[in-house]
Amino acid sequence: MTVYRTLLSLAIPVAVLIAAAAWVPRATEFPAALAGLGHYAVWIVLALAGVVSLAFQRGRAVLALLSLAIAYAAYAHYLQPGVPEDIVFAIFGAMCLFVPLNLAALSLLQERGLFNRHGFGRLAVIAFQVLLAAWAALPGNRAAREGLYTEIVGAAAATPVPQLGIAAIALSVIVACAAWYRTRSSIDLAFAGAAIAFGAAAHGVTTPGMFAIFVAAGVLILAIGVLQDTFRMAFRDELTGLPSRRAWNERLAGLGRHYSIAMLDVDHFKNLNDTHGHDIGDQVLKLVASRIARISGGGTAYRFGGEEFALVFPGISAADATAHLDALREEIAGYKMEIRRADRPGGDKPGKQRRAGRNAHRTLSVTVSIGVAQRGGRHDTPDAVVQAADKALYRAKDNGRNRVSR
Ligand code: GH3
Ligand code: MG
Ligand code: MG
Repeated sequence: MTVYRTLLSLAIPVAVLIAAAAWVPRATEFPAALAGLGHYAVWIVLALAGVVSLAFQRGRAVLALLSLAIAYAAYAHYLQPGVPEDIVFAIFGAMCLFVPLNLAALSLLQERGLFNRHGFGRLAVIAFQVLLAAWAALPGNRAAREGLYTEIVGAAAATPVPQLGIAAIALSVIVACAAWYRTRSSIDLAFAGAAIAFGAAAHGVTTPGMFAIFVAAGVLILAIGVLQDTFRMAFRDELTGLPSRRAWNERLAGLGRHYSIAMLDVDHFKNLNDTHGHDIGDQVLKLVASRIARISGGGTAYRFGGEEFALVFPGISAADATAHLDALREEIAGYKMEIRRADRPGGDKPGKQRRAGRNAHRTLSVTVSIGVAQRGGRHDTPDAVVQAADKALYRAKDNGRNRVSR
């Protein structure tokens, strides 16, 4: 399932990059009168992506787009025939370094919006880069220009991209992919995709249309990343990664004629929170949720709220669902969870003891109670089935917990 989701996430940026590569040879087929349209197309795509990112308050995406927009504007103005060579080299060298480094940095930074001191600070960094590039383009600053083209290895160049730029692009792809692996946020993957797209744009800076097409591809990848992330925020629960209550409501509205529904509640969870703290409670919820997500019998799990989960089994009876739910219940009850002990900052214990405490793990176990009901008889709407499952859950609690009731 996760492998499937990983491949699906990768498919979008890869498809955009392939489409861009296929488009490049055709870029010159347009009549001259239409060629200028491509230039406007890049700005239109940039504007749309910018509006979407601003509307969803994805500050990191806005800054990545700004960085690409500046690079594209610089390309359109300065990387053109007739511009003095010094200026061309300074601008190109600077963008090959700064754009990927910005993408790498943004993938590591936390989302903090744009219109606050964090956002302004990040904007200031990009403004400073523009000044540095302009400074390197001044006739007297030959050393700065040569610095941008420092050779790390002595290999023959098969690309106009300076070696520092290649290193920065490779770094940003690795860093952004690592960030994506950690956060599973589509925007982090989009940063990696945008870095590859920018690398291709820079590599093709002398090929007609190639820079514009690949910058547009990078912008598109970022915009899709923003939309995917927003979708995820709306329909996925942040703590457990399970589909959320909103997704549950939509699923109920779309159910067919044969299904069973189960409501699951962690037993004595308030006790666990009170004894071990809310942070550990959260860790336990995450681990329990990861087991619930792997329910068999074709069931799908949702986080209903708090320590309550809901499951739907299309096409099977409550009796059949019970077998799968009982296996799940047993698995959870026998699951010894390794829990990180919460760090206690500012504790007055000696450092050695504190360090030992930080590395110490403890194991915890919890049980769950489950109520299940099927559609049919008096229970002919999803709401009625949910209520019946809820009643069954109360019976499971009353009968001593750690059990499945119908
Ligand atoms: P029972 O066996 O009857 O279900 O007992 P219980 O303590 O689990 O029941 P109750 O519904 O009274 O308490 C649920 C507790 O779950 C309350 C709250 O402290 C805790 N809780 C709810 N949501 C979260 C969460 O997101 N994180 C953590 N750590 N605790 C949560
Ligand atoms: Mg509860
Ligand atoms: Mg409970």
